[in-house]
Amino acid sequence: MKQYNVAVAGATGAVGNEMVKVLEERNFPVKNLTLLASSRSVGKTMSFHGEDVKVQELKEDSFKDIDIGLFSPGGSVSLKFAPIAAASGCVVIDNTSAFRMEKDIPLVVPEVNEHAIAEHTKRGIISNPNCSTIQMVVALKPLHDAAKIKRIVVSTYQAVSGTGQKAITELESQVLAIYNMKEIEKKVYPHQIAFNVLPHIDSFLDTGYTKEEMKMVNETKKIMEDKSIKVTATTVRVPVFYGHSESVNIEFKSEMTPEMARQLLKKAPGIKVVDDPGKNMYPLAIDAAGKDDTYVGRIRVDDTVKYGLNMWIVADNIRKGAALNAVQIAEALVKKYL
Ligand code: NAP
Ligand code: 12T
Repeated sequence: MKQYNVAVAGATGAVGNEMVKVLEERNFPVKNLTLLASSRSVGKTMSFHGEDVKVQELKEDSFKDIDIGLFSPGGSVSLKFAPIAAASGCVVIDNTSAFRMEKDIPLVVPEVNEHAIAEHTKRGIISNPNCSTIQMVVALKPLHDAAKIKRIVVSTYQAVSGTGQKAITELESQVLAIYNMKEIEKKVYPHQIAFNVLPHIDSFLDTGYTKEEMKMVNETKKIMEDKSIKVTATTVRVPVFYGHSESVNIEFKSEMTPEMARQLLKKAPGIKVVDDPGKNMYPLAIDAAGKDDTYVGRIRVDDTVKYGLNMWIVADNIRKGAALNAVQIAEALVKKYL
């Protein structure tokens, strides 16, 4: 089997660290693994298949001989270095929001639009969608194919790990401070996140929406390849470490009953239906954490419209929402599109 030189940019972060784990777990055909981060991380090592790999500083000349670059070093760093890596012949799979909405850059969830990977040849960059969008489209694509979605109203309950390692530490230390009756420190979020709920993810736009909300609106249409789908979103941070949950209301063009939806979702790739309310069985963030599937439950009729459903969708935001989806793109890339 052919092997590839792979670089992980942002390797020491919440997403990059998981990328290295997923490459190892799935036995991705890695010839040589290069770990890249800021100058602050030089001297650190990370384990890969039992060997210690040194972290190097991300620089313009980091991509000589690299075939695939998995990027999550932050939007501004990707904006600068992804084109540099692509120019040296590497295919970049970028996890940041830097390129997602550019017309000649594919935005890919393999279960939904794998074929778009072919467009990597245009700029040498493939974007990984936003975490909240990924799990929603994985669950909605099979339903859209069967009954065409008219409109989506989604509210999210997003874990702090989505913001990165510093936010995980902030929730931990606020819980500890409160438990010990000490002052809490706020560095990452503008308000206390422990024992609280913040209707604010990423920055606010003049419209009153946040950028995170508009990612869900715009990325959904691009990945589903249907501009006619109406989407409106409210994105909310909750004091959960791993796993985003979503309450999703869907209006269809034709009939879609809860039983039809359950049957379609049971057969769909990457999905597990957990929907037995009589036994208190529904998807939970703490059960999805560390797993690869997207979990769907609470599937029920919305009888305020002709063909409507409500459902609850949960996935690990760092795995399917970021690292796993990126590695799945890389797997399809080397199998079919390189
Ligand atoms: P994180 O835990 O804060 O990690 C950031 C990583 O980027 C670290 O490895 C850091 O290295 C590196 N980095 C920062 N500045 C750098 C620089 N100037 N040059 C080179 N490396 C630099 O954040 P994260 O949660 O892993 O997220 C990172 C990015 O991934 C975010 O910007 C976000 O856009 C994206 N992301 C996407 C999704 C998604 O929805 N698909 C989910 C989460 C995150 P040091 O350790 O050396 O500082
Ligand atoms: N602000 O990839 O804070 O665009 O949870 C993902 C997660 C941006 C992104 C978060 C964010 C992204 C978050």
